[in-house]
Amino acid sequence: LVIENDLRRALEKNEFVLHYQPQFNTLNQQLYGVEALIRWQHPRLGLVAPGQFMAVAEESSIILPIGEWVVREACRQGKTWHDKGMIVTMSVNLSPKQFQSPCLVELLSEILEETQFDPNYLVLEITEAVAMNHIEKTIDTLTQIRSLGVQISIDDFGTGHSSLAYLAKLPIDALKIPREFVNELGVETNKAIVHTIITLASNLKLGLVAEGVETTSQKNLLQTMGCYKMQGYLLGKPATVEELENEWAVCG
Ligand code: G
Ligand code: G
Ligand code: MN
Ligand code: NA
Repeated sequence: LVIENDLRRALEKNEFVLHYQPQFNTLNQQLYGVEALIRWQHPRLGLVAPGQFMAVAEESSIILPIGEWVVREACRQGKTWHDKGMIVTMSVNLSPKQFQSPCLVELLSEILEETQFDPNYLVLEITEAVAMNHIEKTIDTLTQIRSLGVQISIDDFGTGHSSLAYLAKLPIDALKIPREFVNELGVETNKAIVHTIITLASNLKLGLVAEGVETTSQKNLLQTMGCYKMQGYLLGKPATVEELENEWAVCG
């Protein structure tokens, strides 16, 4: 059982690490981006997945310093990669408390300044639930974030409570198609939902990234339907810095 104190100590001992899942543009086979995903390198338990501790973190205020560490580490790594010529976008998941923090915009601005990571390559992923909550406040925060040059994408689009009227008003850049729909594209209802998300993104002039692509037939079907950017086990699992650099050397 993980408790808040364990997480505080883990942060102090620098036990968190980021793995990066590659994102490909299947039109040109380019690795164009990565999604940063936190893990806990526990001294006894080994590598602990976020599912084991992020819920606890999100229930307490410890999510704020953890989230801050994630953004800083992701930007630091992104800058290191850009300096090596490995030009990728860096997507980072923001938790609801992080998004609602009054310090978020200032913090982002500080981290970008400190790491010198090009803001145009930072993508913040927020969930629908966060995006559709307190709509006026959300629009204001998103506008400020985007004025830094940072992009916003909606994670797991279509699994929460999206209001299409609000969606059209939100200053965002892209939608992520959830793996729940992608994993079972053979089911006609899922195919219809994915088709609808792709059409919606196109009409609202938003980018699209499909998640959870595990088979060639899913990849081909997504392409046929007009979605070219994707991530998933077929294309690459979340990987360490070294693994990703090797991949870049092969197919960058
Ligand atoms: O990497 P994995 O598939 O185990 O991630 C499980 C969940 O944890 C995903 O929903 C992912 O969005 C979330 N997650 C991973 N890293 C982070 C992070 O840095 N911040 C937040 N808020 N969530 C994360
Ligand atoms: O909620 P979020 O989209 O941030 O979740 C990302 C999570 O999805 C990561 O924990 C990652 O390990 C997992 N993931 C990434 N690709 C696949 C995939 O192809 N299949 C499955 N089942 N999970 C995936
Ligand atoms: Mn995500
Ligand atoms: Na997702």
